[in-house]
Amino acid sequence: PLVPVKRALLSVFDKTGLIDFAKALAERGVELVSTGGSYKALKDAGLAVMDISEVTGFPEIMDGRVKTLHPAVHGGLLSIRDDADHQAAMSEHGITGIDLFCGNLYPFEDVVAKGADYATGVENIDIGGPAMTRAAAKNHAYVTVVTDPADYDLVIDELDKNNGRSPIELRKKLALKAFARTAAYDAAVSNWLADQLDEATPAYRAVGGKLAEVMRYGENPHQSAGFYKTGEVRPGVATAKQIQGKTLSYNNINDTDAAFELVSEFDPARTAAVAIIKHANPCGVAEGKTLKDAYELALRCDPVSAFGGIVALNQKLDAAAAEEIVKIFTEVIIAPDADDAAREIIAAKKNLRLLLTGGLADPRAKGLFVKSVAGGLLVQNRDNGVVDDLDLKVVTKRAPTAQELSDLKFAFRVAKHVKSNAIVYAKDGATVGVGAGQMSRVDSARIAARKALDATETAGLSEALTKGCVVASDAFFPFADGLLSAAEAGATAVIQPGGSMRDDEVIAAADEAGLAMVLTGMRHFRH
Ligand code: 93A
Repeated sequence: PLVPVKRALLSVFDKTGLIDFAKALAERGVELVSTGGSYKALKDAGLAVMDISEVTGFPEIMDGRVKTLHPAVHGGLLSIRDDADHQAAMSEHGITGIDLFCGNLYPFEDVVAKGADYATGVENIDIGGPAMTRAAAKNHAYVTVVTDPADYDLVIDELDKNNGRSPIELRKKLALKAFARTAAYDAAVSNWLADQLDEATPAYRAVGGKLAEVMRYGENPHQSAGFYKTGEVRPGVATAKQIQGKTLSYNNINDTDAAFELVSEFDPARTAAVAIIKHANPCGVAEGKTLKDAYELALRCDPVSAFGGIVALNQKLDAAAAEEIVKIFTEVIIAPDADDAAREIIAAKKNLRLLLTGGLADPRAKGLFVKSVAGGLLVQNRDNGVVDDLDLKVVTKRAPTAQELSDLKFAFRVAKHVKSNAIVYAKDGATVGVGAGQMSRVDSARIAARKALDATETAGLSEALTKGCVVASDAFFPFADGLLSAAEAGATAVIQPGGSMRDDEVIAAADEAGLAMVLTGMRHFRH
């Protein structure tokens, strides 16, 4: 279970901590072998190191595409040290065992995240590095594989504790980490390539990610959790820069994602928009001339739920909006950017997290959506349907007015981001009541109406917010009842996918109630 470490091969792109680690190995009598740039760094630091071409007897060729792909390297990594045939092969071909491999890969994920062109992306796919990493990890019975600079100190500590030998528990743990790394790397390559090829089928994508953060706990304190990043090139919670505040919790990340994906549906050139999220559902969404206007309207929808919520904005956060937002307890603000005055206002609230994404997410992007079930993963493309692209059909005698149509589109845009069954009441570019996550559509409609009455009361308005509002449903009304309860609440126009067996009945009921109804032909279930 303890193996001596006599020879180490070091081949790293990220040279953080390399010199100290190599020095510590050399001081413990380990012979160092290294590749091009790593070799040079070690040599410059005054260390005795052998160039890999001395081991292979072969020069680095094809701009480095082939530098370590050689039997002298892979035989050294893969040989079973106490197997007579393997030993015979080693002496016959002059192969020396490599007991420790230290490597990290070409920064493919970083390069494509910066928007590299196709050729640059391809050139940054590391081949030799993953091959050595996997070979060393497979042969962990004899080889210590170190893929993370954060583990350098641990490895030296373990060698010191064990008289210069590497314990099996360490080798197993590091092998597991190595395979997680190469799996995530290949998943990132596969996903990037799928995006480049405009590949719509999730079946051809590798599902995986790189562990970016071990979290304090998961959805509940007794659940452990980690945040994995897929390397997907998409402004959002995974790529945002956190300017201030505590680290994000599991639920914060989930809710912040929901908030930003929703607000990204609103073109910032057309309107300012704000979404406030609680438990992954919007408790208020609004458009406005300014972010401040939009925030006030979004907050009006459900100020009780908005307490401790996540606020997402589609434009650069300014001081006027920031001043309003900090008036109530908010967990996270996420926006494309923030001006200096806004940052100063936010800075006064130490715990408030501010995330800046640098841009909005494209709602039409395909991307991947993954959900786990017991023993499996369900994978689909993101719901990238956008109401502006749909062929809306007016099916009632009365067609919606221009204002109604604009509110209908607004409401359907929001409904896409509400857990099913989703019913959204909206008026003048603002939600006035949201009914989310009910098993019956009628219940969602009733809840949305109830919430609109509460909002009316809280705002001290004399006229109900539902009077003259519109209603959106994420899926068809199976019966007329849900629609009629909306009409009773004061809605004058309806948007829904249609496609029910009873569409005719529902349309007749809408006509009778004097409603205007538009069918989208697209459903937006979200569970
Ligand atoms: O182009 S490669 O796929 N071909 C190889 O044979 C190879 N061997 C190591 N890339 C290869 N590497 C990678 O080079 C390593 O994974 C590491 O990221 C980098 C180290 O290069 P240098 O030591 O020259 O800076």
